[in-house]
Amino acid sequence: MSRLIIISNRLPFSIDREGDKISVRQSSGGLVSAIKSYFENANDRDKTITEKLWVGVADFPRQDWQAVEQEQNEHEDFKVLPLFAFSDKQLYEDYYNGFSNSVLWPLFHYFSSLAEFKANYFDAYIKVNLFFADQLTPLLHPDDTIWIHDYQLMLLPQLLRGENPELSIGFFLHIPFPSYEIFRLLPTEWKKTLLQGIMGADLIGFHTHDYVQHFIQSVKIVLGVDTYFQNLQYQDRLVKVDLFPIGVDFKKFNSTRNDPTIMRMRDDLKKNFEHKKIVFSVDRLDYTKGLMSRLMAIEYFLNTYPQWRERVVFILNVVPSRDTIKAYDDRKKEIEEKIGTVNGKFSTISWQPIIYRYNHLNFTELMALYHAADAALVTPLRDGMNLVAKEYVATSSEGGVLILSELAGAASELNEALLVNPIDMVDVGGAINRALIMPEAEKRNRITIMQKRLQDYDVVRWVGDFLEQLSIVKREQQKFEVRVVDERIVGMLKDQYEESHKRCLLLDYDGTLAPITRIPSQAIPNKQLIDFLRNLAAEDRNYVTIISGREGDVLEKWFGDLPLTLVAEHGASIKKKGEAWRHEVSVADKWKDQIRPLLKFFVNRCAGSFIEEKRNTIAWHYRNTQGGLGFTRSRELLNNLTQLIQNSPLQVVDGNKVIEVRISGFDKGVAVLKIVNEISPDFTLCIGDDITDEDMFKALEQRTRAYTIKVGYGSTAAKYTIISQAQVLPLLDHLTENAYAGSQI
Ligand code: GDG
Repeated sequence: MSRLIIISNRLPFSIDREGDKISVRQSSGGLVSAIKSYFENANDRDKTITEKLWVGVADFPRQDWQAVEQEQNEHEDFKVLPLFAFSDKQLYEDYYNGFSNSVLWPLFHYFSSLAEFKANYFDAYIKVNLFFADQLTPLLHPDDTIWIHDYQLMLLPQLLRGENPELSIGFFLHIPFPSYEIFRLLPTEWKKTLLQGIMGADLIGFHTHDYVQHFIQSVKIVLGVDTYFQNLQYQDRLVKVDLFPIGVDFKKFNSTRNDPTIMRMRDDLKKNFEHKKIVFSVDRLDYTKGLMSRLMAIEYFLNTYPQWRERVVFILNVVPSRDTIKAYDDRKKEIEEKIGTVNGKFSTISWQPIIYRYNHLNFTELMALYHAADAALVTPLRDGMNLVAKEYVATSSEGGVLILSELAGAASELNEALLVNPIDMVDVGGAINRALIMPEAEKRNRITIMQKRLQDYDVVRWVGDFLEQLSIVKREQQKFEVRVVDERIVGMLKDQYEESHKRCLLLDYDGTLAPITRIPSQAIPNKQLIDFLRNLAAEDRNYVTIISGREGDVLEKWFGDLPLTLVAEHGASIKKKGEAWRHEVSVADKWKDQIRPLLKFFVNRCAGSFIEEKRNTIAWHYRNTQGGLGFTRSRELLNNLTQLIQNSPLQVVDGNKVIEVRISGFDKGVAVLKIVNEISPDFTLCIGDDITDEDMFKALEQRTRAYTIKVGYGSTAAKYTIISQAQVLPLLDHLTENAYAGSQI
């Protein structure tokens, strides 16, 4: 049982005061209706949530809140905690209109030229995020579930986590996460701070697959986070990134066809524009919505398809927004001028092509327009999702046609819309014509398919899915939580070792049996280690394998005369005890010629780095580079390689200070399974330190009496962990009572 705390910059309502009369007005944003619908519909289903609280900034005075608080909290399914105390108006201004809406908003929507990178904006952003954290921290319990929303609060997950590491924290970004080429334009320190902030969450959600990938790429490059598909390992925690395309309250919109007031208003509209097709659009006034391009497309359409003149009206409803920001106010003037030009050019005595309104519509009006419209023209230049597109489809009862920008997040789900490039007026103009001449059956077919999809993944599913994934990540974290090998575990391992008849010991070399050295060729095993391994392998019941990324020749030189199994190049070559080397991969070497020039280029760009070539792999090492340069270059190389090897049988491994390219299809996991299946041991101990060793740990996860140990901190699939390489031989020595003269752990 836990509390669910929703945190967003704005509260889901505002308070209006006229003299002594105070009234509460629900906000119209997508998030508000999503969460409200979930609370209304999921009450009986979700018994694990005991209390729901919504926290946000109050845009009304404290005394107004006191006047409505009791009624509001009794009436709603959730309690509200408004945050007051922004006596420093400039601070809030710099945070909200400044950093949030004049840096993050334009940049994340690919309008980088509009971003104003002012240091005081960023300072204010930090301060207001800290203010949220300070207000919330004393109220939180470790078993609370926190869901933080949107770009205004990107630092909050980490700030809350710092004070209360146990919390379940989800973060959802409602706007696009841009490609790294855009994100990188932020000053270096800001990039880091923002990403570290978000990474305080356990689950991070986006609307589309692209945004998920862009985010993962940015955290890899900027924070050097290890990733495994959509799982990120960050500061010893598993963080999951996933897509959750927000839905709409399908039932609410779809059932408006049964509302007589709405239908009457729809009929009036139709009558008003008798014998004319209606093309409708409604947007906040925002440069991302593509209003100017849309007007140009309408002009092009009226020029190119003159047969539609006097037979179509474009109802363009623009909702006031952020008009204190100059970039917004300028656009308004431009748009209104353009509307004047188009209307002036094409109007007749009895007809005007564009009906423009700069106002907020009430719900009934909006629904009547959705129903009356023969087509909806939704052409943002960028949009996280765009709910108007989904609402129009959900509402439509007569098979309206949706013309949708391919740059809106919604385009990835609404494939049956007429998808257009919003700045290509030929494309948009053509689509308007297609929509207006589309046969009834085709319209109905398209809309029915989309409605089915919206019905299946509605807003209640969206919220439910996110919260369920959040609890799954928490469970996975507990599973992944590494247990440091202590006396009790050593005792248990020792008992198991002694009782067993066939023991399989699978040992990585670099970073496990031997310390990491600056130059790999210098990590030569000393006599003590060789003697230790000889003794270990001499015991009848022991089957010892050294499993390494190194080349067979090197392993042969070092351990060739010991009674061991050797696995080279992550399983590409295997030499079983007493047998000859067997090469598992037989692919011509030519692929290396494609990769080598790129690695050479990076060697030149990064002093101290070098290339290592093995039989089946080629690697770029950056252990010996200065400061953070090696790491920065490694992220770039990773990026280039990933693109270069697309659709090839190669894979790139982001190892410990090394980027390696190799043939896919074999890894240490595959290799250990072969060995274990052949030996059928009743005790398996596998130790490794590197990312490539995770494959072994995962492969052995389900086997009984198989114990996996990771050397060093970091999330891992291993059952146990030991802190440093220096503890490996003493541990083995203690278990096996071998003759190694190391210190006890
Ligand atoms: C963010 C992201 C993402 C609009 N005008 C009127 C009105 N609306 C309602 C619509 C719709 C909502 O406002 C606008 O939808 P958006 O999708 O643009 O939502 P935002 O919250 O502004 O934006 C966006 C969204 O978050 C959800 O994640 O889709 O990409 O930018 O619900 O119906 N409602 C009424 N009168 C209006 O004049 N009643």
